[in-house]
Amino acid sequence: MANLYDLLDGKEVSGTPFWFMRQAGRYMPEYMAVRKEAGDFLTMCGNADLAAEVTMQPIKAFDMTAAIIFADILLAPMALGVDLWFEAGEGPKLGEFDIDKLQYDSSKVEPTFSAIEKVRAELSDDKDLIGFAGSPWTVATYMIEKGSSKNFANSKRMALSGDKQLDEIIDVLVDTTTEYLLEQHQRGANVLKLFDSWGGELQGDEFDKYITEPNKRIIEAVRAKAPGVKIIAFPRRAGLQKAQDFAKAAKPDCLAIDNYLDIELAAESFDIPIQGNLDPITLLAPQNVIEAKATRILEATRGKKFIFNLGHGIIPQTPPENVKFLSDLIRNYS
Ligand code: 1CP
Repeated sequence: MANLYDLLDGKEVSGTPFWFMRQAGRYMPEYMAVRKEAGDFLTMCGNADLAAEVTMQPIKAFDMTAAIIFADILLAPMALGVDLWFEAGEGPKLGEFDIDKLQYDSSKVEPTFSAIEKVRAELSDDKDLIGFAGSPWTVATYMIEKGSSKNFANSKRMALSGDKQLDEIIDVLVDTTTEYLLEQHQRGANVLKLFDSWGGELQGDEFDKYITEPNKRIIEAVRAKAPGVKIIAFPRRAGLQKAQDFAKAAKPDCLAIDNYLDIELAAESFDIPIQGNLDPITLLAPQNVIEAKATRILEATRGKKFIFNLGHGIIPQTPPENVKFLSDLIRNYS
C-alpha cells in the first residue's frame, strides 16, 4: 500500500493513500473517553501520552495511511506567549498581546514534539506521521479577533488597509511557524501540512500578499533546512484561479483542496499532486451515497498523484461506522 511520502516523492505507488482531517476527534467514543478523563482539550494537547494515544485511535480503528499528530493551530500563538483557553460552547479565546513582546518559547509545545516521538515509535514503518501548523493569515485572524470569527471584520480591515501591524504579526508567524514545523519534522513527522483555513476570506492582491507569500516563505525556509520533508498546503476556499496561482508560486509538494472545487475540474487543473475533497457531511448520508460520491473522486483522479481526504474536518455527529465504510472502500478500490 502506498504511503503519502512515497507518492509525493514521485515513486510509483499502488492504491490511494488516505487520511481524514480531524480524524481524531469527538465522533469517536474512544476520544470522548480520554477527553472526559483529561477534562479538556488543551490538557490533552499538553500531555504527550494522551496526545499520542488519541492520535493512534483512528489508525487502530480504521487503518488510515497516515496519522496526524493531535495538536492545534492555536498552540503556535500560545508558544509565542498569547493566552489561550476554550470556553464551553464558544470555542477558542485568545488574550491581548503586545507585538514587540511576542517571543517563541518551544518548551511550551514540547508535549507536541514528544507526542510525535511516541507516535512514530508506535506507528508501523509503512505509515506516515503528519505534523502541522496554521498558516500565518489563519492564525493571525484568531490573534486579532481574539478567537473564532464570523466576518473577520478586524483582520480583514487590517489586510484591506495595508496595516503595518498585520505585516508585523505575519512576519513573526512566518518565522515561528518555520521553526515549529522544522522541530516537528526533526522529532519524527515525515510530512507537514500548512492549514490556511480562512485563506478564501481574502481576494486579489491581499490573497497574494497574506496567503501565497507567507506560505511560500515558510515552505522555502523549511525545505532549505529539511530538503527531504514533504509539505501539503491548504489554501481553503481560494477558488480555482487563486489555488492555481498559489500552487505555482508557493510550490508545495501537494495542494489540498476543499469541497467547493469540483474534483473533475480540479484533477485536470494542477500539475502537482492534490489531496481532497469529499464533503465531510457526506459521512452523515446513507452508505450507498458515500460510495457513489467517493467513487466519483477515485475515478476522476485515476492515474493522477492523489491523496484521498475530506474537503474539511470530520464533524462530531459523524457515525464511526461510516468512517470505517469509507476507509475500507478507498483501501479496496482498484
Ligand atoms: O475536543 C474538543 O472539543 C476539541 C475540538 C478540537 C480538536 C479535536 C479543536 C479545537 N482542535 C482539535 C484538533 C485539531 N485541530 C487537529 C488535530 C488533528 C486531526 O485529527 O486533524 C487539527 C489538524 C486542527 C487544526 C485546526 N484548529 C484548524 C485548521 C483546520 C480546520 O479545521 O480548518 C483550525 C481553524 C483550528 C482552530 C480550532 N481548534 C478547535 C476549535 C473549536 C477551533 C476553532 C474553529 C473555528 O474557528 O471555526
